[in-house]
Amino acid sequence: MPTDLVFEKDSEGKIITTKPTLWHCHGSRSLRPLWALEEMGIDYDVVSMQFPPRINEPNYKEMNVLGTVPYFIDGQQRMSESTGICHYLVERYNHAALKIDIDDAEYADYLNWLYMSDATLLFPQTLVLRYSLFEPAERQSPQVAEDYKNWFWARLKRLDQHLARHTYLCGNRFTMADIAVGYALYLGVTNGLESGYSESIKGYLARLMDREAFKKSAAVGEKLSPFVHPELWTMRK
Ligand SMILES: N[C@@H](CCC(=O)N[C@@H](CS)C(=O)NCC(=O)O)C(=O)O
Repeated sequence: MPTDLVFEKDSEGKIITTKPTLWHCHGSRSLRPLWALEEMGIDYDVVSMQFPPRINEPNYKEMNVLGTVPYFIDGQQRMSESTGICHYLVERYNHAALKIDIDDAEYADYLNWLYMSDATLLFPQTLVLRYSLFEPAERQSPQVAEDYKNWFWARLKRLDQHLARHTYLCGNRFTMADIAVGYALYLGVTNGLESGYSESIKGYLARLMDREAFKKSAAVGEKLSPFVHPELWTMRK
């Protein structure tokens, strides 16, 4: 169901937006910056697309050559990395409540959680998804899916130890690190991997998902989701 994305362009043909604008697919990593924008109360635009946009929205690659979500434009800034956009937003809009300052004793921990959210906690899940769902039946691999499910569960150890003693990741309060890591855990649930979560991790995720900003952002684009509406599934065609 392509929507024939139309982009506004300046005199040099460069895509421009009037507000910070996020291109998003329901349930995908673009939920990280969408949730962040909601928590921060920024005036933004969101463009929802059917997953995967590189197939369903041919024009999208004109803007984001990777064809992945998220994509984000804020003035002259253009970004494609979900955790990087979260990091950018909190610094660019100097949102004290959601960030840990560079001179704070927990700054290194904060960055570590931010980076861990994608490189360590999300990466193995992409292999589970790819080899159990996205690939055509003849290319699926239960062995790869099983191996990376176990990899993901093993990589939760550090988080589990931390959450046994803390309510949030840093600063005794909810920060951008919780959005970044929380999304990876949320994806794990939608991916059927919750059975490997400890009680501490389950309780932590429930706290995060109870936030109004999470509930609002998690619902955006639901009508276009092939995960919710399987008849929209185009990846394997
Ligand atoms: N490192 C990027 C990865 C972006 C990415 O791969 N997004 C996935 C959705 S979660 C995507 O767009 N997949 C569709 C495709 O590969 O065509 C990030 O964290 O934002």
